[in-house]
Amino acid sequence: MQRRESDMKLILAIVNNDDAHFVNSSLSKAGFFVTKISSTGGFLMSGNSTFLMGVKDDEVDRVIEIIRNNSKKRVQKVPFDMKNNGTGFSQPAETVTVGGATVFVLNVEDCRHL
Ligand code: 2BA
Repeated sequence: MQRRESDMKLILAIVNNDDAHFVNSSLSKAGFFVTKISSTGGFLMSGNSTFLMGVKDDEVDRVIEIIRNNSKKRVQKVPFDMKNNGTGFSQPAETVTVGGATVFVLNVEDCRHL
């Protein structure tokens, strides 16, 4: 498979681990190719999941809608060392709201399945 620069995007979506199974299965059921990478949030230092998806331009909105429908917001406790070390908070926060999902959409120059 080879696509031209203009007709494809790479979606990079960071999803809470508790939602990752639902996001993954919903995307797969809808016919999208998905790569799931285990990742760690730099702030909370807890595990999350990063999805990589190469899709056609006109599929981007559908993929984002599926991710949105399967990603919840959560309030999580801030670990003690992040509360107290240079986070930019004027008042150290006890909790932060995490998610739904953080999604980046990147232009793809070239894609080949070899
Ligand atoms: P974490 O880095 O563990 O961040 C967890 C939550 O902590 C964030 O939720 C946000 O509410 C808060 N937070 C993170 N950094 C902060 C900071 N410097 N000051 C104040 N609050 C902060 P979300 O924004 O929903 O992000 C969830 C996860 O998505 C993040 O986990 C990180 O792995 C990823 N992420 C979010 N934005 C990103 C970005 N711009 N670039 C790369 N990764 C990002």
